Amino acid sequence: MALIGWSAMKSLFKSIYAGCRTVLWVGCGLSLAHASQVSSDFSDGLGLWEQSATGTWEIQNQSGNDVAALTAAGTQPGGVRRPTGYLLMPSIDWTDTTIDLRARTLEPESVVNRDVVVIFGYVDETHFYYTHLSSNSDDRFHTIIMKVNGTERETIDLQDAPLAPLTDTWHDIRVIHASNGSIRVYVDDMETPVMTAEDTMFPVGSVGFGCFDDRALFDDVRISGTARAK
Ligand SMILES: [Ca+2]
Ligand SMILES: [Ca+2]
Repeated sequence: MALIGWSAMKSLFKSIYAGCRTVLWVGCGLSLAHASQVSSDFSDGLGLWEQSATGTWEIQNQSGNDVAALTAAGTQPGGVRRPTGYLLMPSIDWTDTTIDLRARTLEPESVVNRDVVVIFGYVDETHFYYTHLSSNSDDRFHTIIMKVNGTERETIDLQDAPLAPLTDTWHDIRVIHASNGSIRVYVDDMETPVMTAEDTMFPVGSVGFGCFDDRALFDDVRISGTARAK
């Protein structure tokens, strides 16, 4: 396990506290990897979340509650097809991670392939996992867990066309990514996963969320696990 000095760890704490109204607690010792939690309710803006190259994000206040809104979909950058509009927290790598968030699509029901995505195990822009949660399910591109690996991508969920979970309402979404390669994706029902996968290629990485090619609202993002500053 990599180690960093206390000053670097304090710097990480300071930046996170300043950036996104965060609660972060430390296990013990001075090792870089700590049992941690980072929460974003977007009342202080986007904080440490950084925008992908395309897609337009803004903070919207809805009845007194600030949410992160992807108001214009992104465009494919070339190379392997991958999510185009997302927020990433590139300053922290996570291992044995649980990601919780709420999301609501801004697309009408007529957009059958409307989606939200959660990104994890993110190494760089062409090496990561994402789960695509849609109003469609086809076992290929919609309602899947995908591994993006350089010039290729591969559907890795073990389910055969799971029930498409995305409707017009807010959804509670949870992704649990264990360092042994176990991936579980929950939507609303936190007892039974919608999808699971087993893959060990990217056990450590950054976390993000957004849409493959649509628009949506997001709030109450909470990441817990073992954090390591990059
Ligand atoms: Ca909020
Ligand atoms: Ca879509």
